[in-house]
Amino acid sequence: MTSYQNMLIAFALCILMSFGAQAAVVEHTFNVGNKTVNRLCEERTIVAVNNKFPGEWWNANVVDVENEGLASGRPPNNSDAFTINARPGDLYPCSKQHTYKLKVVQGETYLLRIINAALNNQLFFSVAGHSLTVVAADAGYTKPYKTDVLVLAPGHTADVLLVADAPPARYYMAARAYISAVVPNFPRTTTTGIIEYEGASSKSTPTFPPLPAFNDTPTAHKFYTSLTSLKPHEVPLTVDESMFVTVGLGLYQSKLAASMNNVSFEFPSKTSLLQAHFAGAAAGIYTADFPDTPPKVFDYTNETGTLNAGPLVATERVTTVKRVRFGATVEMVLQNTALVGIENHPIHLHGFNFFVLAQGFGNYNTKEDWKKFNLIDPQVRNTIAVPTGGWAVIRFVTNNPGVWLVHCHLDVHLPWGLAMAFEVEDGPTIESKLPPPPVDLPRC
Ligand SMILES: *[C@@H]1O[C@H](CO)[C@@H](O)[C@H](O)[C@H]1NC(C)=O
Ligand SMILES: *[C@@H]1O[C@H](CO)[C@@H](O)[C@H](O)[C@H]1NC(C)=O
Ligand SMILES: *[C@@H]1O[C@H](CO)[C@@H](O)[C@H](O)[C@H]1NC(C)=O
Ligand SMILES: *[C@@H]1O[C@H](CO)[C@@H](O)[C@H](O)[C@H]1NC(C)=O
Ligand SMILES: [Cu+2]
Repeated sequence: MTSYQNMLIAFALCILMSFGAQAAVVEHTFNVGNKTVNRLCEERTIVAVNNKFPGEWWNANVVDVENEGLASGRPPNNSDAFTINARPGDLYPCSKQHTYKLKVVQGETYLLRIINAALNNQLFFSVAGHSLTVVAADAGYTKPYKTDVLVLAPGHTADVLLVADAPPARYYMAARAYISAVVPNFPRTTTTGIIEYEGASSKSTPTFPPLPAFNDTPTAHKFYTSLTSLKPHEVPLTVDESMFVTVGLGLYQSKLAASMNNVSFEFPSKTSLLQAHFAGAAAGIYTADFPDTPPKVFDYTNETGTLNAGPLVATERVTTVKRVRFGATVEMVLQNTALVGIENHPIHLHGFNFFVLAQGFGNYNTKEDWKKFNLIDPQVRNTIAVPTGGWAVIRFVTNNPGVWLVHCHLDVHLPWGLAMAFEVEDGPTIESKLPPPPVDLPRC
């Protein structure tokens, strides 16, 4: 007999919240406070939520790291450790006791809910001696997909079945970075946990899983493109808003910047986009002219180097949204650019799930690539890792009024401006109108 056990594995802090269309009230209490923690032979006082904390772990003060990065115009310093459920694992100094352990019984099946809660890195994840069967991604059921390795971008989740069918022993689970850009500095460390079978000697040396090379884009692409939804979907076939959006890096006042359709998003400081929208007071806060296409057509993914130094690399900082009616079908072709450098950007959409219709490398070909669309059982996600030097096509229905951010989930790219927002108008019914803010909404 097989029993299922739920295990939550997060590479760093994760906060699970559920929002249903039925609008059930879900209450959470967050106690935010200082906590003294020992990791990597260092003692630090860090801010923890309900006594839980990330770990992706920096020995330095993370606020200093962020500020130093922003002031220099370069990426902030890398973390010193990735973690599994806040434990770095025994490959890091002073971390033998800080190793996540999962006790298993031979013959049982375990459901692992895996969340990449790291800030700036996609991660490969493998378990020695076991294959994994993905049954959901971003909380949408998938056809069971058997694999030896997962890749998750920050914000991605996967529900995975692990059958404890190996000889009773100890096995490492391990995660390390998938680096899609050509950069000299990236975290090369590996976080580990141990799967310990009942009856195995706790002194035995665990076996280690093979992990892909840091730059193994083919393995990442195979995983990202092999998932399909469990059941067929009624994908809307008529598109109301067709957008072609370039996604990538650039320069703003000689500092690194990032943009969508050459708009580097400036976050409003006076009031939130949603408050301004609700008050009908966009003026002075944002404009509603986010472009449907990039201002210039160019050879987006050509890496010859001429792009990096050329006149296209500059971008402008603007607060602008795309206004759409309630119930519209939006299609976005997300096209990575080689300005500064190609990179896989995990683009996250708030407020909606979307269908992933197709993905590929190079420039999106309007005449040919629509033939690759999966309109039957496409994966349903809320974060799409756009292939490095490539493109992805997503489609969704704006059935949720309000202002919804679209942004790269690599934290480093947010202050650089890799974001835009959809302003979805109210629909005709009470249920499709944006409710007023709660009376106790904190003001900035
Ligand atoms: C938390 O620690 C910071 C820096 O060490 C300190 O400035 C702050 O007052 C502390 N907060 C509380 C509530 O103890
Ligand atoms: C970032 O790394 C550099 C080089 O190792 C170091 O000099 C600097 O102090 C680090 N910054 C912070 C905030 O720790
Ligand atoms: C990239 O651009 C260069 C310079 O314009 C050109 O010579 C080269 O053929 C292009 N590469 C591809 C693959 O199109
Ligand atoms: C982006 O906008 C800047 C500033 O207007 C301009 O210099 C640059 O050529 C534009 N780049 C692209 C790719 O359109
Ligand atoms: Cu990014």
